[in-house]
Amino acid sequence: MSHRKLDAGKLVVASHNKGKIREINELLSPYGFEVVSAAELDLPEPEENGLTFEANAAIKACAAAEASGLPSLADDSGFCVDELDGDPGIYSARWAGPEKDFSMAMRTIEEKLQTLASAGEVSRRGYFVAVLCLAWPDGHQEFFRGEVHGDVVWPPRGDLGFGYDPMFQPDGHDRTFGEMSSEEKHGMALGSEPLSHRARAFKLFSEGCLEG
Ligand code: ITT
Repeated sequence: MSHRKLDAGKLVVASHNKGKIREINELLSPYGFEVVSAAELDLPEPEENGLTFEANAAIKACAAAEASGLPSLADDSGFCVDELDGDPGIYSARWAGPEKDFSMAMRTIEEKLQTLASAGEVSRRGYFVAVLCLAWPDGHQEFFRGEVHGDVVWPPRGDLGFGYDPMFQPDGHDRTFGEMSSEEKHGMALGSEPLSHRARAFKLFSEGCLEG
């Protein structure tokens, strides 16, 4: 599939989430864009009323591209727990409430798993999803999706990262995302494969829109 290439210049990161903006800036750093976030531009946060990660990523990217007149990259992401039918999923930010209390959100997940466990065996499998949408002011959009699967751990471990990182241990690792530096979480050391959902989506984005 051919993708529209993104020319060097200004790029808006259509997010107000500090942890995400930091990670996207790190992933973009080799490419020499002049990156500015929607938060820095003081752009309004659109209502994320889509029913999929793709729909919400498009809402954010298109709103920023329209308001700024610049190509804009949005990330809609979330933590999905198998035994909770994929919740919190697209509602991951909402489960933390207006105070953005992720200790509470992680506890809510654990309590639901404990309740199910009292009635029988439960799976503690889960995964992160990130969908990147790159939108241009003329309305053109490109989408890239990344996932990383692993175990939902309790108690949470580590205070690096953000959001649900302390309760997720990716397959093949004995530390949670909360215990990993962002370099480890991206898995982008020289020659290695990307690890996090965001780094996996980003690899597809860079192959599709940035290289060649
Ligand atoms: P923007 O929409 O402004 O980007 P947001 O926090 O509202 O910020 P989302 O709607 O995509 O973003 O919500 C995703 C939530 O899922 C986010 O708030 C995190 O708590 C969680 N999440 C996403 N990626 C994560 C990661 O890499 N590590 C931990 N938690 C993550």
